[in-house]
Amino acid sequence: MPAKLFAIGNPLLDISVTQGAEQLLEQYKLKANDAILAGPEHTPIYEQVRTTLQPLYLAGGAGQNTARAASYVLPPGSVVYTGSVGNDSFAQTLREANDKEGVESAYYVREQTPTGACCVLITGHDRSLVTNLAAAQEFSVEHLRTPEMKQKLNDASHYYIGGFFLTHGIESALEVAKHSSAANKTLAFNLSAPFIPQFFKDQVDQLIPYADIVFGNESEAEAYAQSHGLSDTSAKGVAKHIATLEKTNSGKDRIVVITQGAQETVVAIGNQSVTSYPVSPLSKDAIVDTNGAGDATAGGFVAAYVQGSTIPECVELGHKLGALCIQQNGPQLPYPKQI
Ligand code: 26A
Repeated sequence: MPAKLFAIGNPLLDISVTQGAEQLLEQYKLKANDAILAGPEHTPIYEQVRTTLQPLYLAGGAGQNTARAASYVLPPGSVVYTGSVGNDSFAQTLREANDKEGVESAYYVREQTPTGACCVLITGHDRSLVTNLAAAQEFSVEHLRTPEMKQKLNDASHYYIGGFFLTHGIESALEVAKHSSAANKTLAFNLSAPFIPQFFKDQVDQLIPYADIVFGNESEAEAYAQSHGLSDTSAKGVAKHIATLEKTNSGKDRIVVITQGAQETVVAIGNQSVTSYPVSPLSKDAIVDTNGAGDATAGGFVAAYVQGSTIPECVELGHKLGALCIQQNGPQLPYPKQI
């Protein structure tokens, strides 16, 4: 039986715009490179984008992007993804994208609430994400306790939790994490965005003891350092700190992977090592948009890890999928497959 990856997150449809994005950043006072939850002041943006611009509608949701990226390289039937969606055309688009990549959609379906959406504003190599979680935040731990989902949890050997899910789903995240730890399996977790370690610090701290692999980028590492009062806010310093935190599953060292865009990726393993891996530069012209690059990188790393590869090999596959992703629109990988 192939190794199985069970991923959980917020399934979202990305509504992506490039033409007119600059003006929207100004109008809604958004940072060019950021990820936020939409407040009431952002509500009109979705309608505005839909009616006045020509957006691309693409499957998104950070954890779901990682699940699809991992499935791009793993044998068919290796990845199952759950999260909460509505019963609508957005959910249908997400299912189709998962089907294409061989990911099983084990959604919790809410009849009365629309599927979540993320407005993606692309300016140059930056992307600003404004998310309306809608059905995604109605995920219930009860879904994980149904016989079908229990079976899927049991069948998995590896688990992946998107950090964004901690905005509402700590109970479900801990259910998955405890299952992984009790069965001595492998749990990967992604910090996802600076506001997660900043404003959801307690949830992050509750989850990390169960995590065997932690992903983040340089700004998430810095936000983690600030919210935890660490003096060393560098990628290396934070990677080392997180790698040596308490671990429920003490048989294996925690691996912390901090990406830094085109700069070297840092990997800390317990208190054994901190290693830097250079990224092969991609010409500026080759970059279409950076939305989903971190998710694809995590997907490549996890897929290689699931297959029993060495850490340098995991980093290499991560870098490869990250590079392929930024040469496409949004969180997509190329066909025919380039792997
Ligand atoms: C809770 N929030 C804010 C979010 C997200 C999110 N995925 C889950 N929860 N905000 C943005 N995204 C997704 O991140 C991907 C890029 O890494 C977007 O849908 C986008 O595809």
